[in-house]
Amino acid sequence: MTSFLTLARWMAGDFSNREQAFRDPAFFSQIRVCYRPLPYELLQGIGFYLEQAYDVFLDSPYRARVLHLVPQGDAICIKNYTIKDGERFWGAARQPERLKEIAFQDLERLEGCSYIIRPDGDTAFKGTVEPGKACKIFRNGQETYLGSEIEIREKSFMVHERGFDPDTDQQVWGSYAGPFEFSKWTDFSLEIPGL
Ligand code: CYC
Repeated sequence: MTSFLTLARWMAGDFSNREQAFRDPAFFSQIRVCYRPLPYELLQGIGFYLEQAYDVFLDSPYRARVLHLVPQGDAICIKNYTIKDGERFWGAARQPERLKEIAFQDLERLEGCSYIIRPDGDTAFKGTVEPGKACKIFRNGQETYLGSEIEIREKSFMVHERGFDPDTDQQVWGSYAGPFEFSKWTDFSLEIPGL
């Protein structure tokens, strides 16, 4: 239980990869990732509303999701959901009173897209998308599966997300220059329910 709450607190925040984008602009656009704690009632547990956006288009995120953290033995499973008519909630990551408007019926589970995350010593968690090539993503008319690794620390995280061809396992989309490196700009850990 301790590590479960630690993971939740470390994830809760507004993150940017500005330093990396300035260092290496050809390979890394500047992105903001905001994990905003959700009211306990929505999932009867700990979850986040997630918005990912280009820094210059903060109000039009390119991905908005709901994540549900579930203890699973010595690991933590993160279930992913899309949101029906999700544009209704765009911006709520930074206007948390609007999060109360999200209802469980608005959520659609993304099968095959859960993450399995484990502590790695006392200073990090490491995780991957569940095995089985089951997180399917259609891009440019092509079927791909998600391969993804994440490492989460107290004030930062790194994520390497790529799409692969299911037949050849060749990379089709995603970073070709290693993981994105985000650091926490605003901390929302005090909003995690049950503190
Ligand atoms: C897709 N990223 C995804 C998907 C998941 C995650 C589950 C596939 C399903 C979906 O569309 O939502 C990520 N979910 C996570 C992670 C956790 C989790 C990491 C653990 C906390 O529960 N993503 C980034 C980078 C950027 C990126 C900034 C690098 C390239 O974090 C891209 N992720 C990215 C893209 C997709 C994706 C382009 C495909 C989605 C699409 O095309 O619509």
